[in-house]
Amino acid sequence: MSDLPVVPASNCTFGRGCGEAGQPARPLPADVAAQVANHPCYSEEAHHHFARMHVAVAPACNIQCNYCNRKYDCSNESRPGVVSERLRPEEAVRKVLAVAEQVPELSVVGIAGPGDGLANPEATFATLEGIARAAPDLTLCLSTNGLALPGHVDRLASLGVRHVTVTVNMTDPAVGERIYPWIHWNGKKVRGAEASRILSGQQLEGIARLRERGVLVKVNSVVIPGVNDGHLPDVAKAVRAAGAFMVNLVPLLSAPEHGTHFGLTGQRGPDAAELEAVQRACEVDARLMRHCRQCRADAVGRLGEDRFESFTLARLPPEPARDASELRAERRAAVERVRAAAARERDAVLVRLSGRGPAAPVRVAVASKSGGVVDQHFGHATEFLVYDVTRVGVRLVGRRAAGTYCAGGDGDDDALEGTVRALSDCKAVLVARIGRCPEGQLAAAGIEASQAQAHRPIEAALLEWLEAREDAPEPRVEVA
Ligand code: CLF
Ligand code: SF4
Repeated sequence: MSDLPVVPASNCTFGRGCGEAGQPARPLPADVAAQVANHPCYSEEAHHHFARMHVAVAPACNIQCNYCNRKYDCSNESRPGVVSERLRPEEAVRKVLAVAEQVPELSVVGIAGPGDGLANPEATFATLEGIARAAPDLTLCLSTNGLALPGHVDRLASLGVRHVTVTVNMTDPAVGERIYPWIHWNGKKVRGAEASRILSGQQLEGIARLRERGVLVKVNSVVIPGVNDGHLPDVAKAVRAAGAFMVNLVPLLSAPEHGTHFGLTGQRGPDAAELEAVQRACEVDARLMRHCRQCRADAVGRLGEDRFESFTLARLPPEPARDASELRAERRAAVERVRAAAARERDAVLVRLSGRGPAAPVRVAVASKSGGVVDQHFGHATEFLVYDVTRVGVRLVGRRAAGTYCAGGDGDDDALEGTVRALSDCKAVLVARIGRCPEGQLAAAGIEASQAQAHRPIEAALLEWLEAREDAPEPRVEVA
């Protein structure tokens, strides 16, 4: 594995569930598939088509995490080191309507800080209620540390919230006391293992109650090497038993300049191999999300897009936004057509590959700007999607950050070297275009660069590449 950072991506395609290691995912029940179909975090495939936005209405928090600096957004769903513009509920609703008018692919509005949504219940519920009234077709989402969750489940469910993220980093208080120095509980500050015992109890009870009300719970777990990495498979088992739908293993981001306890004491985050090992250990018990982008608490756009600067309060138009629900409905219908076409193309290749017997998965990278299509020039890619491909389907493994080879028109050899290292476990990389020099360097590292699938939907492209590989004549063995 490379030593470059891995940007995680989901293991499920087209709203399918988790599968065996290296195998495509199992289908979801129809009702659950419908509930995640347009949510860019709960469905990897949906994030190619739909956008989310966060409204930063929740400044306070009721616990202290050792990876958090209160100057910044809640690190459970955010990158440390970014600060959001705080909004009042009425400002948040105004902003949602303005974004919804200009971003027809918007499907989800979430509250993810900058503190904890449920430590600020008045602002959080006023905002959710305001959005539900003003734009009822938008999906409401909430992220919380879970301490105050059980007492709010009924209100959330009654409001129509169907997606809640709970950050669960431990179920063992001995592990917890290394992550949480204190919590605020019943008007007092509780410290040590007792704080983590209370927090874990509240989290698991909250998850179970949400599940009873039909809410899909995603659990975020921050991977902290040497602190909770070995314990996270137990956490995955416990949250799955409580009713969680999926687990998102978020790498700890930690640096002295973040000013956090972990940053100042030298606690590091996981490298690519460590993260993948924890994912492998946890996927035995839980469906995994692997395309999280550790968004800001005021994020706007598709995952990985940062359009928040265009929608600050100062930039919102003074006049009220017009109702754009029809535009959004048209966009959803268009997405359904694109999805159906991509599924037909994928299925056609699968039919051709069927009956050829089992084969080990082959790891292949894809350069994609849109996320759904092989549409990026190798030299322009800042990251690659990495898949395991078999004769029965494809499975997203993760994202690999890359150095941009063609920055400013010239080839950057250091960047190319980094990219070759990042893709060292791949047999091929599918691209829209590639120059001769990088193609040669990839070939020297045993990685085929293929332009034959340019502008094809990713799943069909990967399967077509596999088909071509299997149809190619075996290399002749020369006998002396
Ligand atoms: Fe936001 Fe979170 Fe809802 Fe998504 S984000 S509240 S579930 S709408 Fe998504 Fe961003 Fe990762 Fe969160 S990519 S940080 S998982
Ligand atoms: Fe910080 Fe979020 Fe933890 Fe609260 S829950 S301490 S805001 S990271």
